[in-house]
Amino acid sequence: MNSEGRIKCQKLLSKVTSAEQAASLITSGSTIGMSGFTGSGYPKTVPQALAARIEQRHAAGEPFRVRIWSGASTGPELDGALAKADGIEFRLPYNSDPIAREKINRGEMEYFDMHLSQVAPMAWQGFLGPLDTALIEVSGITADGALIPSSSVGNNKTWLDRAKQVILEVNAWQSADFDGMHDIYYGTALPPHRIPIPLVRPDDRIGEPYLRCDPDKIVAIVQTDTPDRNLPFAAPDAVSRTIAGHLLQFLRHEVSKGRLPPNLLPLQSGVGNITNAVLSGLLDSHFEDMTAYTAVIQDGMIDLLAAGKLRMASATGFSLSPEAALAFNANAARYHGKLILRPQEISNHPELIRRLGCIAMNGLIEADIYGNVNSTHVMGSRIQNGIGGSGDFARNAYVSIFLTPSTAKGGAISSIVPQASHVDHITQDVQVIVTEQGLADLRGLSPKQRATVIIDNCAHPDYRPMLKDYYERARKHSYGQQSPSLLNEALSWHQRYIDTGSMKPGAQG
Ligand code: 0RQ
Repeated sequence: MNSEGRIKCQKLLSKVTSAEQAASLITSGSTIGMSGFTGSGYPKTVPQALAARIEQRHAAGEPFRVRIWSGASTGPELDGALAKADGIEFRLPYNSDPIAREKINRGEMEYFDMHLSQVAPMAWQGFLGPLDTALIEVSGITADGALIPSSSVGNNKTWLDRAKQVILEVNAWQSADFDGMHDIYYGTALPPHRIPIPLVRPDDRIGEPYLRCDPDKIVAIVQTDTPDRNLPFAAPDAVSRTIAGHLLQFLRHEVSKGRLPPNLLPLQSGVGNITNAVLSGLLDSHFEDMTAYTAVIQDGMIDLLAAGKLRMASATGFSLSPEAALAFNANAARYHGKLILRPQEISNHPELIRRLGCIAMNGLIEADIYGNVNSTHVMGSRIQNGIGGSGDFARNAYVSIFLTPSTAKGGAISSIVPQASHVDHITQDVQVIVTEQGLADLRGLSPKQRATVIIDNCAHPDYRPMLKDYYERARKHSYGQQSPSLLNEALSWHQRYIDTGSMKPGAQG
């Protein structure tokens, strides 16, 4: 391990210790503010040492659980290890770890999947309770003790400011060229003292390159060279390429109508395989000089930057495949001036998303015929990941687009249903829905007009006649005719899936 060279502050060198020693400073029942956003920049060694300690305590019959606040999802060394040890009592705001997901869905762990932009303000407002420890990965420490963030910023500024004690992991695997790539804005305040945030273009720098931290609060520094552990993206298949094609046609149409400039507006791209495939589609498009104002930098966005199609991208963290992360680390210096990483309260700020006019592109679990979108809950009750930043962007975007294959689980589930079994994005926040079947432009349409367009353009042919039949009967028998529905039937497709393994009638369970 060679991260000693990364700690330039002599005074702080004396705080270097082992992961086990650092973990011993965390007590049962305490709240830890972790760094990390979509699998990047999260602490790796102290959480594992903490998980081992929790397992020992449990084996001795002693309870030991902690409360975790993060930026977004982390990695197997953090959420995975702590969930496996049954060490997480409560977690917020976004999780994609499979072990933690299972525990949440078994009812063994409390989870609050809140809007990402609201986490830091709510912590400052005192609504979330006290924060005991900040456990933050950095890529280095400057001679005067400022912290150089690593591959994500997330809520690190807030955790460092609010926590009673700070533990740092200095990760030498992270590129030293991250130095200068971050923009930490210290101008946020609580009402009634808030002022406009002075960012008017995605490339504006409004803050400082480093995180401030009171050195007296730092109780331990641990060195590591463990990589961010992201999962590879699925290679774009025929379905995702078709979805991307419909979207690109829509964007070209909007440019031709003068509703978008030729280089588009700042792009926001959500997490997942489908949105990553759309970015690949943009690579082959004629669009040039694009910008991104988004939460996450995925492989597809790095490809767009490398190809010069994207002028710059602003985000709060990376979510790269292992190959893309290695390639980025080898060439990070090349991205100076083209990549800006900011705190997530700025990357996802409603004021800024509205001002910049972002084109929001997010995945979904299901949409109903009126355009309400469920991004989070399978069959209305099982969490998949969480709302993440999708709500921040969907409500405030210039145009809010949701993308999905028209079916899931090999065709056993229709992504277009009579009624969403859970709603994250109300119909007013959903302007365009795209499946491989086609695109529904819902802007300016009433609920009944929306239903017709969504069924005709987006539903899979296996389910389209069933949706038409439902809608036609609802037009006759619904209690009201603004958003016609048959209440005793609206969620029957979901119940049928639970009972038989398919939303199609006649399937055997
Ligand atoms: O599960 O792998 O077990 O089969 O959901 O689905 O089709 O690979 O799509 O990777 O694009 O993710 C909504 C989950 C889509 C994502 C979601 C199952 C499907 C599969 C993944 P398996 P796909 P994607 C800002 C943006 C919320 C947060 C967000 C997401 C798995 O986009 O988490 O937008 N969004 N943040 O089988 C049952 C259905 C299903 C279904 C999909 N109807 N029923 N299972 N799946 N549809 C950035 C941040 O917030 C950080």
